[in-house]
Amino acid sequence: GCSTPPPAPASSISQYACQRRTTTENRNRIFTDALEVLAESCEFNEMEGRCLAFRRAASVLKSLPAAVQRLEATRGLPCLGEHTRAVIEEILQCGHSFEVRKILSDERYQTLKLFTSVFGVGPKTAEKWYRRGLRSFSDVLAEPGVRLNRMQQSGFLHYGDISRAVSKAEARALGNIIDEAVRAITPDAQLALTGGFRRGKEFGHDVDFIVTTPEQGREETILPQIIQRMKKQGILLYSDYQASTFDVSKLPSHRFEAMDHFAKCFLILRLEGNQVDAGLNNAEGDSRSWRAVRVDLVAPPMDRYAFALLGWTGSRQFERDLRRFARMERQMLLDNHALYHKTKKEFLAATTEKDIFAHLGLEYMEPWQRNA
Ligand code: DCP
Ligand code: MG
Repeated sequence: GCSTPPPAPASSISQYACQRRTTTENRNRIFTDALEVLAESCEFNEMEGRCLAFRRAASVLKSLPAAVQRLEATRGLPCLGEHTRAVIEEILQCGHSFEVRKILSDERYQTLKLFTSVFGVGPKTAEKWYRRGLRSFSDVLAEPGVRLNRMQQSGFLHYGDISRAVSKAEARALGNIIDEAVRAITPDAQLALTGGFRRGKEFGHDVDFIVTTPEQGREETILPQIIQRMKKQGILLYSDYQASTFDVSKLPSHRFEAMDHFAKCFLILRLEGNQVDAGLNNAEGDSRSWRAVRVDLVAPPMDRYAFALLGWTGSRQFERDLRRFARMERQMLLDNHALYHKTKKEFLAATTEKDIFAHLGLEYMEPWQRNA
């Protein structure tokens, strides 16, 4: 249409997601959904290189200002390999990819996808269950040889609720509840919404928050106090608290770790319907007045707040590429804790995300532009 801007010349698109502005409006979902299935299938088969290649390709397509309508439009785009191009071409011609269809109907893929959708079940556990011949939740729950840990037990118990997307209104309601708890415990604490909702997403699989205190060290005791308070309020359905193992002298990690060392907790909270302005959209016939929601809280010390906020805002692909850019283009190491200049052998301090982008010599990206 006339209102869509002409596509940027392909040569101007960076191979790094942290140099591309990517909103939640994905004009190439038909391609990126297919590529993400391929990536996930590679992940299930421990082909990490290929997995990353598909994720990078999907991420480049997400940043495009218009839908790809001809294969020629992808010429000169970074990170698009031969395999990805073939998939795009097939979708352009037939409306779908045969390879993706085959994966989606594959029993192993379907089963691993099902099992990893349970809170506390990662690809390794899913694989173990699959190799035992288990194919369904009832198979798993009936198998005497399977011992579920506490997290997995809660995952099954609240499966219906926590596998349903969390809305922005529900995230806001949870924000109010946690804010009230934080304020009652430490009035000068800072609470911020992070993760996908900070990037402007309408729905998420959980709600992520960062909390910190001006008084150094105080942040380490705040999470247990918040947990205690929510327990008394009767809204704590599950809690896994992990104390800080953060070490100020340690260099930022070279690899993209799944976990940082700050104090954090993984929670399942009970959210009452009347706490959400839009009301709860339970499945039809379900007259419960509440739902269970997954919530993550992380509590970095104040002087690491900007790094933690940047790290927890995501997206995962944006974070991966920020770190890769820092390492490859700037000889720096970045993680959720710190930024380190390898040749100058010094840590670079930051109080805001803008400081970190500036240290990296990157144009600032708003959270809603980080949906890579
Ligand atoms: N993150 C992290 N360390 C963890 C967990 C997450 O650094 N242990 C980062 C990477 C993610 C961001 O925090 O980009 C949020 O993680 P989520 O898995 O909640 O992802 P999103 O919030 O982006 O998406 P969703 O809507 O699925 O929750
Ligand atoms: Mg999230």
